[in-house]
Amino acid sequence: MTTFTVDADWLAFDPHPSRPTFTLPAGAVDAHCHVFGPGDEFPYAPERKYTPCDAGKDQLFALRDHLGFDRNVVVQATCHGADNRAMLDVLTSSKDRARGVATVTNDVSYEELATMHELGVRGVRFNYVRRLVDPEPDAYYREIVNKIAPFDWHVVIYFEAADLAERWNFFTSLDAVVVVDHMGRPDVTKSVDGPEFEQFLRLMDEHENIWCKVTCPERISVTGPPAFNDVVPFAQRVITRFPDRVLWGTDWPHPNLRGFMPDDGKSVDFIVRIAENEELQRKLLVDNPMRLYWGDET
Ligand code: 0GY
Repeated sequence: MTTFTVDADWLAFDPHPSRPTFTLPAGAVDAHCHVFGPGDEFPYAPERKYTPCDAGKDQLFALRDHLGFDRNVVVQATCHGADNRAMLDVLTSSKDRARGVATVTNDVSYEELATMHELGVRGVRFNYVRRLVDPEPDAYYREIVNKIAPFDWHVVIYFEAADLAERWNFFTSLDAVVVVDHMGRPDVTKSVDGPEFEQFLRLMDEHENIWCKVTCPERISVTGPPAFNDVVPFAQRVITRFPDRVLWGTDWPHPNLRGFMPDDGKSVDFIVRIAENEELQRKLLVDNPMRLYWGDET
């Protein structure tokens, strides 16, 4: 058995989140969360850039029930590299209440993809954040896009605002649904009406296959907790302009946060500040994720 040593400054998730005051709509989906290990069962990848605390499926399911979610979408975390076993184990144990987004390499086989599809994977994630991975050239990701085409999977992309221009042509060339993590990590010290965020909005305006997760105020905010006031106008803008192409998730167990760990109950309460009426909330939390992840069932 391999023993893993958690990073010295690793901040563990809050084991006792509050119960939200906002009652989630029936059938709500936490569409962005992860699992870590446990490391002695599902070893962390040798090439990982961080070693987290363990945060396994039982804790994820307990959080789901505590917050009032019905389902989860588990996004493969970079600490597991392209070894998707921990994520797949969640799907297998979830009684069809979880879907997955995998990380694969360009030599993945049709059979491997078919097995993952059977277990509930519906997308791959391309990560461009250098502190997490060493990004590959577009041609590498293109090979993966071609391989997942028969399964009608979508592509999740995680990048920082400054990287958008460089990858624009590749992102906009994709035929599949493309989901941008955390609103493309805008610089919220700049105006929501400024050219940088306008570029991001244009990405979604001009490409109806591009969706967005209005997630992680705790990663984006400069004014900080508990209100995250600076993130609110950005999230509101995206949700009101593209109500049928937005997703929300807790990001539990919150990799790589330093200094502040969200109370997941309060994170759920934040939703009403960015999606201000019931129709927007239902689309964000139920209709959109159900269409994308359980669409073959409804
Ligand atoms: C997130 C964000 C982060 C980490 C990962 O897979 C990951 O390791 O996604 C981050 O550090 O910004 O979406 O969980």
